[in-house]
Amino acid sequence: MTVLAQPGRQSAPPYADRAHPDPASLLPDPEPYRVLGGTAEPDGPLWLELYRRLVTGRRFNEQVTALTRQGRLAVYPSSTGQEACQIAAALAPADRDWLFPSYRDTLAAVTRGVDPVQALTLLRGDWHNGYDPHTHRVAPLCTPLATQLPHAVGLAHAARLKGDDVVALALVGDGGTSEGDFHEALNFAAVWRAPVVFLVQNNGFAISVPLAKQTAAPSIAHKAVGYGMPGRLVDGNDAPAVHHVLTEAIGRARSGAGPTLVEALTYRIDAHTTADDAGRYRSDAEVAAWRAHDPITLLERELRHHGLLTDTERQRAAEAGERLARRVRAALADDPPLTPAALFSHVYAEPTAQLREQTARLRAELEAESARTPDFLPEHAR
Ligand SMILES: Cc1ncc(C[n+]2csc(CCOP(=O)(O)OP(=O)(O)O)c2C)c(N)n1
Ligand SMILES: [Mg+2]
Repeated sequence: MTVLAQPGRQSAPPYADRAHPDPASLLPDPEPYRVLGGTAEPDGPLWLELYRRLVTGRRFNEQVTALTRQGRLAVYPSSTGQEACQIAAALAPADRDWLFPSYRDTLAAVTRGVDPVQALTLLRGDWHNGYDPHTHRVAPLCTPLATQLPHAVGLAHAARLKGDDVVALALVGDGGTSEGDFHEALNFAAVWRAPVVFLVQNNGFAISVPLAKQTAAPSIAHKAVGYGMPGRLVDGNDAPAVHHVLTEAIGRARSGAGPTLVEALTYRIDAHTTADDAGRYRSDAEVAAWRAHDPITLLERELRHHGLLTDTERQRAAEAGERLARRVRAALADDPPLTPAALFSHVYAEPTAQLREQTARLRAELEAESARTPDFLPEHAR
């Protein structure tokens, strides 16, 4: 970019401590990065693993949605259609790295190793997250938009100060990029050169709000330039492409070169959650167009083209999906062991006066209700 000197104004001297990157070097490619359908040599083992996990993940989403409709969960934000982002986000980081998911990213957490039933605890209506974030280095599924982003930056920066070789990968939706937390996280990450990667799953909507009402930027990836980090644009339904771009960005972060903002273009085929009617704000034709660009179909077509997908492999993937679905069905058949009064137990080390009052009030209400309806509370909660 050429900056023209204005007549009558003296140009300011440069700040001695700032070496600005060339803005052009940070700009995303004009076209989203793609692997499938191109001339890239296939990576057989990786592509088959991605395929198997996509198929299993799709089955997981379908099963959990069905169980929600049967009342086994309070609500489910499905990632059907977005599985390529979910799977790549789980496989690209190393085990020692951290994942910071949003509420839509149950599948990424499960793919990273979190027990599926534990991962669904919050969505069953319990007050806690259900899993120990340290076990698989997966932060709690985050419902307040974008608050996971500054957490990811803080963890990544702290790890670097301690000399730990850890990268944080933070997931957020297109709507979440309008939050102040998005700005604060990206700004701090770039200034500190923190080892963090931001993956925006741009599915075109924040509930019913379309992208055009969310931002006037040429793309979300372009926002990276303003923070001084590279922006990458990728086809979010091309699993090998998302895996490649994230692997590169994680490598860059690990090498000390700082953060990257990755925008993955994708689409949620299901409604925002099981409580939403998507027919009120989008057309069947739009959904059909994205169904034709389905991540599983794309990868399957390419694997077949290269003679890499046998019927046995396909069958194996389907069976792995059924095994997971059976497990989830069996585990969710029982009511969750809810203990309502425990809601207040872990808010502060020492409960405040208000919390003590609220605990007492809830106990009294539960006791009164239990006296009227003896099996109102399950045995363990009485
Ligand atoms: C701070 C905050 N404001 C509002 C909401 C309500 N809300 C829940 S989901 C959502 C839309 C988010 O859209 P996007 O970030 O694109 O993610 P997607 O649901 O598409 O995955 C909103 C506004 C919230 N959870 N947190
Ligand atoms: Mg969205």
